[in-house]
Amino acid sequence: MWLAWACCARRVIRHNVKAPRRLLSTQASPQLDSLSRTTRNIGIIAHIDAGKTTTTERMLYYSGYTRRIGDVDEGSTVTDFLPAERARGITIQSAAITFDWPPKDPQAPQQQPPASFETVPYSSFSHNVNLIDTPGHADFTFEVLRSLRVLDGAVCILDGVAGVEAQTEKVWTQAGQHHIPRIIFVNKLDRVGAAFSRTVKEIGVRLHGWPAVCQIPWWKGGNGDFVGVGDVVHLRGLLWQGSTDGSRIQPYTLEQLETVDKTFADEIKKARIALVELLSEHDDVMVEHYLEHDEDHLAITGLQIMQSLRRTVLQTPQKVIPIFAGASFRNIGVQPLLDSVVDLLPSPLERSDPEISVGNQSSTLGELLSPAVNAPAQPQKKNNKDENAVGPAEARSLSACALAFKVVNDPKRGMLVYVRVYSGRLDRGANLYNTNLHVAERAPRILKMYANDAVEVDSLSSGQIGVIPGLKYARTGDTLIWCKGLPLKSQPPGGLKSLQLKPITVPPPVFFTSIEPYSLSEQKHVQECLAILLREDPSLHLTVDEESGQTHLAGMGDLHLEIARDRLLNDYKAKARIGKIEIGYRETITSSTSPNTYVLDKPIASKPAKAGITVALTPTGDMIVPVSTSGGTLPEDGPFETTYTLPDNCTVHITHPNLSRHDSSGHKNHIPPHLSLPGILSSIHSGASAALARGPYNGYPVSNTTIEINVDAAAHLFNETTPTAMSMATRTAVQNSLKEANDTSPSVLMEPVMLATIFVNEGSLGAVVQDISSSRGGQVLSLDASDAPAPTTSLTSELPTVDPNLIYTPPDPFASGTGDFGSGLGDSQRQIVARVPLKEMVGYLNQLRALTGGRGTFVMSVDGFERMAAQRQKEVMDAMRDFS
Ligand SMILES: Nc1nc2c(ncn2[C@@H]2O[C@H](COP(=O)(O)OP(=O)(O)OP(=O)(O)O)[C@@H](O)[C@H]2O)c(=O)[nH]1
Ligand SMILES: [Mg+2]
Repeated sequence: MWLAWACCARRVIRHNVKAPRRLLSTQASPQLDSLSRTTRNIGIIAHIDAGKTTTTERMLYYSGYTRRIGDVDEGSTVTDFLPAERARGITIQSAAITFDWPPKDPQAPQQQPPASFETVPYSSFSHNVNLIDTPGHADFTFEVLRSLRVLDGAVCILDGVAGVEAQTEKVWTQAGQHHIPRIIFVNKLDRVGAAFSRTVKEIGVRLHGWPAVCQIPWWKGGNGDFVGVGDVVHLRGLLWQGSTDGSRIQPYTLEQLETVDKTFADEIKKARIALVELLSEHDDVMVEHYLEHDEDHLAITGLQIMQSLRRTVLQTPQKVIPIFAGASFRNIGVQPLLDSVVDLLPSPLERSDPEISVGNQSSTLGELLSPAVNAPAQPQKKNNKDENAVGPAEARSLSACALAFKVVNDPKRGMLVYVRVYSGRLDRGANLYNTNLHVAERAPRILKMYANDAVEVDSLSSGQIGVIPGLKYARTGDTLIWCKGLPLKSQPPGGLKSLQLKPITVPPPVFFTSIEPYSLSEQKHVQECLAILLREDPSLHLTVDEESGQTHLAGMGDLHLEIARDRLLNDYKAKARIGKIEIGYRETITSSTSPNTYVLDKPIASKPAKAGITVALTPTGDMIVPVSTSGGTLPEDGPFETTYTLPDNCTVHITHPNLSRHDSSGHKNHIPPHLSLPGILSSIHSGASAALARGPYNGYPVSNTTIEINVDAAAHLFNETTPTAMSMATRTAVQNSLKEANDTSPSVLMEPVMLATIFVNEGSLGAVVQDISSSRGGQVLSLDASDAPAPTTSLTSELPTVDPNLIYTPPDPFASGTGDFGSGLGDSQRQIVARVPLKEMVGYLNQLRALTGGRGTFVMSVDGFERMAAQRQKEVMDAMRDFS
């Protein structure tokens, strides 16, 4: 379809016409549906350097939103705009942009989409594509994860020389966990050593799906000169002409190809047969088409193939993986890839209902809203009101629900909050209630980001992605709801105020650095800058030691913190001394303490304050602490006790005799009227968390500790007790007990241990294993050929184990055989899975490259924290002292 649209794209550029505002404004429901039907929210995911940003730049160019093609190496791209990105040539922040594909003809009258796309391809009508270009570096995996939350489909880009790399496998699996339909673009086929066939086989084996080869590379004269692709779906050859911007493409029918390049024409036919066979195994409709066409694989229409591919891509779990070919840098293959995005990936209407929570209850948004649709409008009985329920009346009052998935401090436009709307319609001027922070703020304007242009719109409907400028509070990951007519200062009714779209679990930070303002007068500015950084990136953690005034910033990796430091000093001009980047150890007590009572009795902010608490500590004694999620109360607690799970395997168990969690009617007899049990518990929770953030042994966060707390209303709560006093009393009491435990027998350190998956060629396997197990103290867990079936986890168990010999691939020009697996990667790739202390993995990539002749790659993630042996702890502590 893009052949027909090429001229429109040029017209868009000539007139520099922005996106038509009409289509994006407030509309009645059927039109909103048609808007969602013609929307695609997609992500570009892959290993670092696969060419995601390069491909994105071409997409913007061909859709007519940029006048020249940006170059990663020159630092002139639209999406990698941060100075740190341009300097390093890598993507750090995911970038969200919008364009239309196929391009709209600005001169043509506004059109409604066809009633159905059964008889015409989706790509025959212009769709609104919201695209997120994600970073490939492992330190920014969290950035990819939070992007996946709001996507309906993804294009995974592979480097045709490197094949399926470690981080690709990781993000592919993560996208699978979110049930995101995916297609693959094998890029960089212009590079010497490009191996399409080997890459396709690797896809089958390592990504656990059947590759549906939709395009095959066209190597000129059968040698390595990559000039175009064979379109297996529509049975044609596409030749990109000369070294132009890629907009001149010569199509060849199969008949024409017979004379121009017969071997290539024959290969397209072979590929078509393989494609029909594969689809027939997964889609019954394709079997019918095959029979209707007298079992002639070539007679089935391109549209029928496309529709069958679409059905298989939308199956859960996805077992068929459509594969396309190209070289973005050479401007080859991007337009048909865009057609496939529109043709194969789902619209927001085809995605499953988002998961939500209301209070402690989990549900889906559709279920929550269904009473509004199903139940008749009735006023709720006043005396039968559960203030945390969402009944028909509450559900009806919800005008829109959206997720803030990204916050960016734009140098020109200020704070931009990117949102995806999940239900209803968000209008300009809406009073948004933030259910995470419990604050309301007005959305003064709504924007759509078209490359470098921001286009103002009146509203965003369900399924749409847009930007709200000027919000003061919303952070990445917050849920924003709008109840039309609700004044800014009022709370949404019933349980709506606690309605949250499923949060993303943030992995524990394993590196940290200290931040010290140059002078007292700089402190406020530094704090403001840090607050912006944290709003943008919730995977950064900040702790402040009240006593020493020291601030620690913790993050996912050394590059993650290096970039945060750069942004702080260079972009925000914070005047602060930043320490070296260190490993975030944990410390754990080794002895219990008996109950200690502490009563705080001193003015806070010139007002009298008094609060007491009794605290006892017990170490859990675990030698290994796996990475776990934390947060929330345990529902199995009795009425007079409450347990919070905290990060790093810590728990707070609070007993509150006489104060029932289930019945607050008797509380007034025991506690002053200005206090409430939930408020008291929340203060204890925050006080305990603050105390655990820095242990007495070496200032590391405390892990493996159970805190027993008793709140005796008569002895601990006074008329002068305030939430702040309660929280401060708890913090001091826990700190005192931690000190006591540490004085009795010194705490021990726990170190982060990583689960590393390393891919190497057979020849270097021995050296790499030796290095990991001897020099780095790692424990090798498995050694597999990378074509061996992966261990069955709950994730992969539903996915096929693919025999590479059953995958169709065209021959590679440089392959020693016919492109079969044995002569491709079979001789080389091995996969090592090992547990290795993080300290030993710092700077590992260079060593791995040296050992593998540059071919080895690895990914790692935190597996947990492990207690250090006395000798190792001594060595680490001595090394730290030498440095400081
Ligand atoms: N030869 C060749 N080089 C390419 C191609 N596509 C991208 N590159 C080069 O590969 C390098 C990485 O490209 P990017 O587009 O930044 O890759 P990326 O996937 O966005 O990388 P991260 O965002 O850092 O993960 C750049 O030097 C590009 O010029 C291609 O088709 N052929
Ligand atoms: Mg990039």
